[in-house]
Amino acid sequence: MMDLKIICLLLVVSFANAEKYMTVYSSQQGLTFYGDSRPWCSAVQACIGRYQHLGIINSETLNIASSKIIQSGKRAWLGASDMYTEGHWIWFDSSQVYSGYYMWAGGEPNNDNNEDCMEAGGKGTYYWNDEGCGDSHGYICQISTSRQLPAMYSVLSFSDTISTSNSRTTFSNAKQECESKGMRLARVDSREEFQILQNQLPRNSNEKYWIGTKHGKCVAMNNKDLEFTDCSSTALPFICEVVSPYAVEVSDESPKIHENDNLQIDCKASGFPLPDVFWYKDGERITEQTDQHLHQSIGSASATLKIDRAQMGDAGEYRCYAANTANNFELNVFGLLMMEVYTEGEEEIERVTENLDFWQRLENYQKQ
Ligand SMILES: [Ca+2]
Ligand SMILES: [Ca+2]
Repeated sequence: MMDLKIICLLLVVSFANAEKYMTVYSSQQGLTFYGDSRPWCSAVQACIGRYQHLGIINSETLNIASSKIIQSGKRAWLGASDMYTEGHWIWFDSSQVYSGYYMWAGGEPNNDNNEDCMEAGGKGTYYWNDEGCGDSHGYICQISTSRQLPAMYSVLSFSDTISTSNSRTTFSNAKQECESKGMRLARVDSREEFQILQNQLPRNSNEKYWIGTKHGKCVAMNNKDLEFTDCSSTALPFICEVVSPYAVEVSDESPKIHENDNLQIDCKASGFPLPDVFWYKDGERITEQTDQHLHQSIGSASATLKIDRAQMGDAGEYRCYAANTANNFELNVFGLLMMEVYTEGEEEIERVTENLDFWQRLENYQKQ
């Protein structure tokens, strides 16, 4: 049976867009599309292995970001399922799909042949379908905002692999050696961070390494634990790190602007060394020459996008990128801003057609 809530939601959206305006969507959602095909549960594992989770696409902003990154012609598993109770769709964080945003394709979910897992791409990357969990597809992983630990993004160097280093030395020498290479001694601020670093230690090594300070004391770690150690007397190998940019944040989640409005959006990022942050429009880096009324002012680990007197031509895809010397570490690090300009009636007509389609399907269904 078609869910009436879907129809109602679409109607509400179509009336909300009846005015002529530009909509700006922004997001820093840490979404990454992976193209290797695997069953749903295996995709869940693959994301966890990256300290992420299958995408929880519970807003329009996220769905746009998600639909943009799914490779053309591919499908992607999303993080929702009704495998526990048929028809009761829950996201990976146990929140209910139907109590928030959702965007099923027309006629879905249909539980055809017992389909219990959510995917996008089978019916366009913007719309969702329920699919057999055992089928193999690509998937979208998401960095959870509540688990943004620097250690997840750290790239470690062990002193015995840095050719110019004294591989065993005192804490203060170790610290200097890291700094002389633009790195710092690896930091561990929680159990979780310890586990992430632990996984990167050479296998079967019982070696103890210097890492950064904790509570003002010198700390060493091996594959079992952290240990406070006498700073001066012991010569140990050590671990330096750089931290790939993370926690890229765009200041405004979904501002709406009219033609001739001014717009200012900040983008900030974390990382070590502090990352450079800059804006792109439609794949091209914004410079003074790009556009007369597009500017960006670059700050420390931040950049502010400024649009003076917005025009229709400013519509497009904006990305804020953060980069530092850890750039051999591959993560999609960007904030996404979608700016759309609706010309008169266009958007409404599309939506209404869609609604008619739903109503017709519903009528046909009821006639049967
Ligand atoms: Ca089902
Ligand atoms: Ca289906």
